[in-house]
Amino acid sequence: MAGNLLYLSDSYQKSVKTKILAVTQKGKQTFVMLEQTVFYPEGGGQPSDQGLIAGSNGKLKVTHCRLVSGNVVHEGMLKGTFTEHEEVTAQIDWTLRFDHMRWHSARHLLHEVVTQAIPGLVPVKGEHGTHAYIEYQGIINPKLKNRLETETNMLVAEDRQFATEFVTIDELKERVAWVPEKLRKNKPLRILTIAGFAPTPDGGTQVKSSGEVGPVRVTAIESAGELTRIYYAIDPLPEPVKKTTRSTENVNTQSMTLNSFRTLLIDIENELFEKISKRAVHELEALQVEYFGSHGQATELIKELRNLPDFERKAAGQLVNEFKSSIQEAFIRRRESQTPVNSQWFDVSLPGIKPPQGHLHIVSQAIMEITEIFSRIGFTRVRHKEVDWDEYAFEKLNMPAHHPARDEWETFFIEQPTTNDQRRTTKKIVLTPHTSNGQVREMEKGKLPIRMINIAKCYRRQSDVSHVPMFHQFEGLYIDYHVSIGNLKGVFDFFVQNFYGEKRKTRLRPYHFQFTEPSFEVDINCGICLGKGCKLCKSGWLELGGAGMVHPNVLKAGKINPDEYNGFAFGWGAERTYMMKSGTQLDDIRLLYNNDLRFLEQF
Ligand code: FA5
Repeated sequence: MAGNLLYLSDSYQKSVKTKILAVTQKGKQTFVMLEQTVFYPEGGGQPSDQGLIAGSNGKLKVTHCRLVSGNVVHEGMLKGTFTEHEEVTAQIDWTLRFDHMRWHSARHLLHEVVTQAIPGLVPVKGEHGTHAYIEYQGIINPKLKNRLETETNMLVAEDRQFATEFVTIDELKERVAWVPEKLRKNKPLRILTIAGFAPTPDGGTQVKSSGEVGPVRVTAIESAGELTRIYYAIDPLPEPVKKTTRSTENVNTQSMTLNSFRTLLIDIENELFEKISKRAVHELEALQVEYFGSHGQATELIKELRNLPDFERKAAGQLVNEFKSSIQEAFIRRRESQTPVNSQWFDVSLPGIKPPQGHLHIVSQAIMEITEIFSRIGFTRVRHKEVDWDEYAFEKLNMPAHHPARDEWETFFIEQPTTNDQRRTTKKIVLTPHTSNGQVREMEKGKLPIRMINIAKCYRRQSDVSHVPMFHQFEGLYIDYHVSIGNLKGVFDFFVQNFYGEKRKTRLRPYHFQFTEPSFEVDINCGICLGKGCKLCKSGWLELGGAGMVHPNVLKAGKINPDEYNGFAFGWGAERTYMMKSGTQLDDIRLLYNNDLRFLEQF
């Protein structure tokens, strides 16, 4: 497959003898297509290769490549002439290519770490051109920066193998967890497997093993709306790259590229940050001259901008501006601090160090928000028993003893107290498996109409990725004259639009509960695809919980006349409802109760 695109099967092939398929001239630029090429065209967030194509009568300095209908178009300035079918040697700038491979592979390593640390995030895009980042749909706590960096560098240290292979689109969909939505079908389909991880689709060039990437730094985690970018950088390789480039006399201006320029800039930046923090305030001016004077190290490097290819100069200029302003800030901060270096002087008026501050658990946050939204339409939060008689959890809900529907609730029964009280010795006690026990208890208060929201702990003999043995439900109950399914739907839409956002809506699916008739399962349209269908939801909809019109037998059990009053009820899981909102799309609900601060601090 794609026999003409040699970089796909061997990222380390630096040159090829091949023939020219077509040559076109537009102004000063020449565009060449080859029978085979080692040049990687811009794409997938990886910048294009550069290099040289040499024939017997001409040389093309390739500055940019694009993929057009499965062929690489090499662009640059031609000296001499090229003819079609002529034999040429195509050779890439290996220093630049290897650098691109390292940045690209670093992105994959970081991605593996991110998806392990925060399961369920949906990758959106990534690049390492002017900036190097991966973008995800979802929110990531910036405090995870150090952890992500450490774990990525552990993968680097483990020197994991990178292997690629070609697949059909159907195989691709079967084997990888995520297929980019806008996958270009005319591009050869290839998958990358990093030892120990699931394969991912990838069409770029990669190193052979993670050790070649070298140290990776996570430089920032920034969110905007529902999207989060993780910015990263890799350190320059040790000798010889660093040596030839840092000394301005030795700068090899022929091979200066955006990537090597950025590497040098980062080098100087780190060096300067360190010096600024260590120098005394009165020494800062000399330091500024050392770097930014007419022959200062930074000045000399900035002069190299002119040796960059035209199309990279703008991006490099931007990097220089960012570099100058961050250094400027560091100088200002240092001057403002005025702290004498190496002195025993201590400012007793300095504010103390704040002790770490906790925050409410995600489920408590959910309960507060749910209560507040329902209160706006007249529902009052009430509390009913979390350890209750079996009759409230089942019998009064139209499920007499031995009714098969009880099985669904996988209930914990607790030992009866030994007492002479007749009732206690004959009736069973349960750890409430749902909040529906609150329905009849609320009716028994004898106050109508009812608009309650009962939020409480529930217990079931369940533990797997979507079930925990203790969870929370919120139970709504509305009893009045002439209540309709339209009222029920209106309340649900009000809740989801206020809780999840304006574009969200609910749908009702017929279902069966003993205590409601008719009964429904309530779904919400998926927050990622808004109902079209995606990897997370498959069908476009996600389940929220159960609902229905209160069964006449339940009203009777609560001493309410079903010929006069009717109503609706619903019971949804607080954990699942909240997790759908936070954008994390947790794939294991048990994480909520593992008490791992690294996880909980994110919310
Ligand atoms: C019930 O519990 C019904 N009482 C709901 C109801 C109330 C229907 C009023 C009609 C009228 P179900 O077993 O489907 O239904 O649970 C409702 C929700 O509780 C589920 O959708 C889920 O979000 C949550 N849930 C159930 N079991 C667990 C569990 N073990 N861990 C976490 N969440 C759970």
